[in-house]
Amino acid sequence: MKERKYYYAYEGDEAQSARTIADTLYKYDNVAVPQIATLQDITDAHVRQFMQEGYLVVDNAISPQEIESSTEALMDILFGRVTGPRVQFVKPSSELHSNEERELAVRKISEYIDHEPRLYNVAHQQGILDAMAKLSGEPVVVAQDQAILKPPTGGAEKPWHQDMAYGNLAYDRQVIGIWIALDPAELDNGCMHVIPGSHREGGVPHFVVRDWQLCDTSVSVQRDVAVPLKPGGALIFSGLLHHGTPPNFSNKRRRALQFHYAPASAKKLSPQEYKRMFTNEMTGAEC
Ligand SMILES: O=C(O)CCC(=O)C(=O)O
Repeated sequence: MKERKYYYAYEGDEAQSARTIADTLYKYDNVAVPQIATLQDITDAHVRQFMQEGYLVVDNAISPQEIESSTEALMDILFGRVTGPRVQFVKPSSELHSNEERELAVRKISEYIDHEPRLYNVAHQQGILDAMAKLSGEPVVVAQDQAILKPPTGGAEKPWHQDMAYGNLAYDRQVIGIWIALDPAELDNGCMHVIPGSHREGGVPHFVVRDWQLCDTSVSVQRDVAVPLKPGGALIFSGLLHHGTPPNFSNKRRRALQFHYAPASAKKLSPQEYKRMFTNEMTGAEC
């Protein structure tokens, strides 16, 4: 059986299948432009827009210094100079011979804020906390910290999903995510794509297909809005918004920080509530 790799130059059937996914499950002609210069510029009108559309795009959420220190912190974790966070590789270490191979084989780094003050400071940056509290209507707590690295020429798709369908984010009130680009996130290297307003449909069953994801046939692809970002730009989005990222066919890195914030008064869903909202166990819905 051919080994499934995350970091590889696309070739043969895999290239075809990645291309089919990129071409049929994503659209590239409806592109969001940042409407908000900085986090401090979020107004009551933006809060209403967020409730309606489920997302906001901010041009400058973190500073060039924060971009640089965050990227350095991720590299320090990845190369073992800082220990404690979880690092998800897509290849066994026996196959990683150079620093570049090691770096490009990492898909996700998570649970780092308790080990990395530079990243803790970004997650708790006052501008982000204030924006999240404004959008949530009450103070918030950090519910999840991770970085998603989509390497050049083979960074795989993250299929369409709702973040609150992942157990650690399954709260009884809306969780809000912020996805912050560290590199340019563009149409050809796997920027975020969203379905505006989809959060208002509530929880939708997820299925194990290529990941824990929405059924491909239930995604409103024709409503897809792509959200390219420059480094330091951010997408703020509801934990119920349908979103995904296509493969990275380019020769450019696409690294991003992602934090989720839960209202301080929110409680975790019971297993029964979770099943009802995000699985097909109660309805028997099929994919
Ligand atoms: O960064 C990506 O490619 C996808 C991130 C995402 O949507 C997630 O991890 O929930």
